[in-house]
Amino acid sequence: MKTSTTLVSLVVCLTHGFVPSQPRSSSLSPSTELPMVFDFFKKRSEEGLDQLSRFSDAASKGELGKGLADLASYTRESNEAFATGLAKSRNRLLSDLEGLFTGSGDILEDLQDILLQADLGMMTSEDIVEEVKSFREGSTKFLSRDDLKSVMRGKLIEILEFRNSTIRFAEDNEAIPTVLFILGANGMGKTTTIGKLAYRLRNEGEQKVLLAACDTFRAGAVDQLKQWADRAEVDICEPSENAKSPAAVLYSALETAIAGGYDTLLVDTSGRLSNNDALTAELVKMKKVIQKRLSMQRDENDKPVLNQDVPHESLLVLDAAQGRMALDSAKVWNKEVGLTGLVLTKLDGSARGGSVVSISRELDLPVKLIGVGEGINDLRDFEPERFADGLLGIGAAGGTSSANEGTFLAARLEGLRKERSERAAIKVEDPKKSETSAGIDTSAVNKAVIQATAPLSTNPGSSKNRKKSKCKKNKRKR
Ligand SMILES: Nc1nc2c(ncn2[C@@H]2O[C@H](COP(=O)(O)OP(=O)(O)OP(=O)(O)O)[C@@H](O)[C@H]2O)c(=O)[nH]1
Ligand SMILES: *[C@@H]1O[C@H](CO)[C@@H](O)[C@H](O)[C@H]1NC(C)=O
Ligand SMILES: [Mg+2]
Repeated sequence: MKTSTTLVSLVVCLTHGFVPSQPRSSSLSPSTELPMVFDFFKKRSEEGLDQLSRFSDAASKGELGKGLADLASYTRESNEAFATGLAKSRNRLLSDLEGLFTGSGDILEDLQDILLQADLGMMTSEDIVEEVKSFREGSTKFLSRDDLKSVMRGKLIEILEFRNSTIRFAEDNEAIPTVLFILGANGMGKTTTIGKLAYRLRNEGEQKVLLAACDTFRAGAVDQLKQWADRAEVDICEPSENAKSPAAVLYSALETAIAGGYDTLLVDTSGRLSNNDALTAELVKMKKVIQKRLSMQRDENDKPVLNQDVPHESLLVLDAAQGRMALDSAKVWNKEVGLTGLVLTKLDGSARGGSVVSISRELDLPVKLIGVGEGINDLRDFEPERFADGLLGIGAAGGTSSANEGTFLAARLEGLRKERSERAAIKVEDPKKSETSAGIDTSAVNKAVIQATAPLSTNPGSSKNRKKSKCKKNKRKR
C-alpha cells in the first residue's frame, strides 16, 4: 500500500520543470488546475493519475531522462533535508539505544525511558513498548535490533499519518483566494516561514502570492516581511496612514487579493502584544475579518454571514527546540482561534525532533510543514515516512547509504505481526502449547542475542481607505 502512494507522489513531482505554466487571468483560484508538484499539493488520486499519463507522454517523446533526473534530484534533496535537519535528534536517540543493548537494566523499561528522553511523549512511548512486548509474549524467538527499529518506525508512521498533512487550498468553485493565516508566539519563525512558503508557492505552484504585513506591533516586523517579499519576488500589503491596525491591513490585503486575482494570501501576525489575552483577541478579530470579507451569503437583514470555511488554514508555528514548553499557549489558541495544523521550525538546530510526534498528538493537529534552516529553500512538506527514517537513522533520509532499509523494515514488521496473530490463534486452539515459553526470562537472553548483532549506526548523515493602502508590487520573473 505504501509503495503505491509513494509512487504516485513521486511521479507527481516529475512534471516540475516541463509542464507549461497556465496563463493567469480572471480565474481566482486555479489551484486544482495547477501542475501538481512535489508533495506540496498532495492531491494524489486524480491528479496523480493525470501526471502518470503525462509522465508516460514525456517518456514516449524521449524526455524520460529529464523526468528521471527531476525525480532523482527531488528525492535526494528531500532525503538530505530530513537527514541533516534531524541529525542532532537522531544522534542522541541512536546513542541512547546503543546503551540499551549494553546496559544491565530491564530492556523494556530502559526503552521507555529512552523514548521519553527523545520527546516522543508518554502515549507514543507506551505504544512502542507495548508492541515490542506483544512480539515477545509467547515467543521463543528474540527481537533483533532490526525488529526493534521496525516497531519504532511503524508506530511513528502510523501515528503521524493518522492526521492529514495536506495543505488545503481554495477550490475552483469558491472563486476566492486561498487565505493562510499564520500565528504563533514571538520568535517561533512565522515571518521566515511565510517568506519560504511564498517562494515555494510561486515557484512550484506558479501561484500569484500576496503577503499581508499584519504584525504592526513589533518595530521592524514589516521591513522583515518586505525583505522576504523581495527575495521570494511576491507582492506585499503593508500598513499605511489609513490602515494602521492589523485588522485594517488585513482588510485591504483581502481587497487587493480579490481585485488582483491573487491565488494565495499569506497573513503574518504579531507574536506578542501587551498581554496574551490581547493577542488572542486580536487573532480572533482578524479571523472574523477574513470570514466576513469572504462571506458567500447574506442573512435576512442583508448582513454577510461569516464564512466558516475560511481561512483555509490557520497554522500555528512552533519552534521545535522549545518542545513541549509551547504547548499551553498552543492549547489556548486552538480553543479560542481554532487551528488546522502545525508548522515545526528550527528542526535543524534542535535535538528535540521527537517532540513533533508528541505535540501533534497532544493537540490532535497534523504537522503540515517543517523548517530545516534559515534559507529560502529550507521549508519542507512534512512527510511522516521520511521523518521517521530521519529520526531513526534509516535509509537515505536517515543519513545512511542503504536505500531499501525502510522497505525491508516494513516487511519485517509485517512478519512480526503475522507471527503474533498466528501465536494468538494457536493459543486459542491449544492453551497448553503456549505455556512452553512462559517461564523463560526473555529480557536477559534477548539482550545477549541483541548484543551479538551489529551496532546501530550513529552516522550523522550526508548530509479604511482601501485605495490608499500600500500594496507594493514586486517585479516578478515569470
Ligand atoms: N535554524 C533555523 N532558524 C529559523 C528557522 N525558522 C526561523 N528561524 C529563525 O528564527 C528567528 C525568528 O524567526 P521569525 O520568522 O522572525 O519569527 P517570528 O515568529 O516571525 O517572530 P516575531 O515576529 O517576533 O513574532 C530568525 O532568526 C529566523 O531566521 C528554521 O527552520 N531553522
Ligand atoms: C486531506 O486534505 C486535503 C486538503 O484538504 C483533501 O483534499 C484530501 O482529500 C484529504 N485526504 C484525506 C485522506 O482525507
Ligand atoms: Mg514575525
